[in-house]
Amino acid sequence: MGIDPARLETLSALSRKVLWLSSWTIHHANHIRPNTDGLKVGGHQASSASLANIMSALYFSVLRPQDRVAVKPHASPVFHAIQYLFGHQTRDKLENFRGYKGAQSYPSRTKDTDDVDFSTGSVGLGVAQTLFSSLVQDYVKAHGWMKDRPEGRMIALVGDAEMDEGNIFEALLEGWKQSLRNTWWVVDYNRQSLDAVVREGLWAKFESMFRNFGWDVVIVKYGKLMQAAFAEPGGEALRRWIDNCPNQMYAALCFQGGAAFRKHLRDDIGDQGPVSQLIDRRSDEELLALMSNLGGHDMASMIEAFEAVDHDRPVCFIAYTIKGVGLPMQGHKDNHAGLMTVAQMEKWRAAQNIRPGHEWDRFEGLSQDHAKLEAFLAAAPFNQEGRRRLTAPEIEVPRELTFKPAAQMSTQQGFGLILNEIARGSTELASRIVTTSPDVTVSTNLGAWVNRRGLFAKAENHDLFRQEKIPSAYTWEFSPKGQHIELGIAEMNLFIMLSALGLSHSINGERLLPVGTLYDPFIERGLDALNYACYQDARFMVAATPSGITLAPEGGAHQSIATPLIGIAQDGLASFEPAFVDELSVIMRWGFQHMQREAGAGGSVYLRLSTRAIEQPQRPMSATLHQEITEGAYWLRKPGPNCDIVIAYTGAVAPEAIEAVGFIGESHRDVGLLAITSADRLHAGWTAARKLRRDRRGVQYLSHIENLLAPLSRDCGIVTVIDGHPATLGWLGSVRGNRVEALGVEHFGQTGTIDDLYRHHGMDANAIIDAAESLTVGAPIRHHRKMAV
Ligand SMILES: Cc1ncc(C[n+]2csc(CCOP(=O)(O)OP(=O)(O)O)c2C)c(N)n1
Ligand SMILES: [Mg+2]
Repeated sequence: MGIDPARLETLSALSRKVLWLSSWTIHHANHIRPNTDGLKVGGHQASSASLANIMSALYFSVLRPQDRVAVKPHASPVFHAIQYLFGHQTRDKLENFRGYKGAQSYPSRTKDTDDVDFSTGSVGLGVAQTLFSSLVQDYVKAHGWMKDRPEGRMIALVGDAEMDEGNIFEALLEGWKQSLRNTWWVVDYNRQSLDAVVREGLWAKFESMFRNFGWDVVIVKYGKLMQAAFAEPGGEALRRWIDNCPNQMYAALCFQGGAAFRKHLRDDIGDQGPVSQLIDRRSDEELLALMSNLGGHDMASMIEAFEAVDHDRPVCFIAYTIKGVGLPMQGHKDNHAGLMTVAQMEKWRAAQNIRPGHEWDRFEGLSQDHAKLEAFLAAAPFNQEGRRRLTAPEIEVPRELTFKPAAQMSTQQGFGLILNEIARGSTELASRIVTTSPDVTVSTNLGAWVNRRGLFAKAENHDLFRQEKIPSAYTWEFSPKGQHIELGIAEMNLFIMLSALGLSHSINGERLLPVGTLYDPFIERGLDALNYACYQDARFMVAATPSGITLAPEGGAHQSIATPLIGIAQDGLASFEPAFVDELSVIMRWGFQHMQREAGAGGSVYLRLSTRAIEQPQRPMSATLHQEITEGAYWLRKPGPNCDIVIAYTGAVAPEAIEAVGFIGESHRDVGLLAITSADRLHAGWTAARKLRRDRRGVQYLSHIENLLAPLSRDCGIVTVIDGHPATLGWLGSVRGNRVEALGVEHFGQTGTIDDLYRHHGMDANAIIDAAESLTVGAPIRHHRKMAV
């Protein structure tokens, strides 16, 4: 298989240009743009050089518009340089690399403007996301929504040290279970990490592991120069030497240059015969060019390797590279933060025929006809559909999400009932919801939904228990039409899957409404993946249950304390913790709409639910109540004119708050009871209102919580209570200057019944009453709940 020489020459020239532009971008950020904070842009230069050729091969020749790519974080300058050549990135943004609103240091779907497919930066996550995106594409196809759109390949450019991240292995196993296709991972095998040179023989471990999981493995070790030299007399000995050379030594020699290679080759294999002649025929410069002609730096080798793939099985390419190739720091073990000096850059600039002042000219220094280069770029297959962000129409959400009411219910139970009602119907909403859970489908109450909507698999697989007529509450039927994706236990996979599903409207042009479930404490296990999912503006709903210490029967080791604070702090995620199921139904309805709002207005939704069955209010859902629930709070009992104490509660501790208010009300008639359904939405509304008033002086706008608390006098105390960290609601006192006693959980792991634990942590009715007493100046609250004996 040969590649047209003219084409090869153009591609190689463009690849050199990409290396130049990416290096110049970094250099500019360090030496030319006034750098007020004195911080150097480290980490990119050597790392980028390593991938410049491979990425040029992909973007200028191999990729198709439907393909999607996750770029290794530190290769972001290479990505931006390629987009700049395509005309999708501006010089201004490159000059402002890593600056305010400039091109991003790590490719960002939301902050960059040049069509980034997956945000990377936290190593490992982008890699796994390609795998899940491919599964999502399969899901969309199996449901008949691909129409005539061709299948895209999901491609990750992976650092070899990045492969240490455990989430990649978790994804690999999941991919195998789900018959992964159309996924390419290209390992930039430069044998260097951030700190050091990687272990010998890593490639062999990668190879056997990937094969084990059903992947094809393609090792691209030698470039064409090397292959030609191996064919010369003595070439075999040279190849053996290269194969046996330890990583550290090879890297050090690349750094030292041709003369050092010559000395070592002579000392090790010099026989005065064919090998010596092979070496002696080359100048120092030519010898270095030969020895650094590893597969990853050879355009023809990379194109051949990519084009030779004639199946849709997943492929791992192990491409040998040199970190910092072509730059003075190439191969040096400390090169991760390495930067070229002004003098080095000047020398390199001259060698590239780039005139001072023309560093940003797209084809400066290239001998090819510029019009032809322009035409070549315009004709690149990747470019044929322009910007590749797709859109999908909004899915209608019914006015009301109904459920079968019961006098006593938990919010987790309600969640299952609401989904069950949706599953029974034939709305578009029902057909676009896709649920997923890391082995806690049944225990998070998705069972009824799955019974009705089935599990997703590419091939049908019937429930043997059902066929054998063994009674079971759950039908476990797999089919291509199923709407539940069952995952293994890894929570990182759940969040990366939600991220992939939640970008389907943009990647596949078909909207999915993903709903994931897990136990609340294990949000912390998947937190970085959750953060990146939100950062990319993926849209999903996550129901976390059980939560807090209220999961008492599950035991102390499953408690969650920090998650309400995560709910407040996590950008792009609207968090709710309803106490009652009618609230939950309002919130879920709002959530399905919120998931579909445009960027900036919408986002994802987190429901912190509970297994504690509590008495449900029988009440009509007025439009105002509906609105207040989604904004985060409403008065369950309005404070009277002389109110000197308010109890504000969130979630499953509602009965304790209600009980306490009952007692307090006997001596303090005007006591108020504030039901907080979302500390997150309340807090966000409050900060947004303050910003608005600051930015536009004279504006009178008040946030929801300011309006709610407005009737209270400054002397009124507020007791807050939540089954989670007390700081979640502690800030309420700052809204209007009321004193606050914040009750909640600060210590992990105590076991016991709910009563035991609420007493232990000081959040039972008595503790609420005591806290209220400490805040009031009026008559003492005499009535306490009788202690259980
Ligand atoms: C989760 C996470 N941990 C740590 C880092 C810091 N970091 C950035 S790159 C890197 C290792 C780089 O090695 P490799 O993946 O081989 O890429 P190369 O530098 O060789 O291009 C590390 C530790 C990070 N970005 N993300
Ligand atoms: Mg590396």
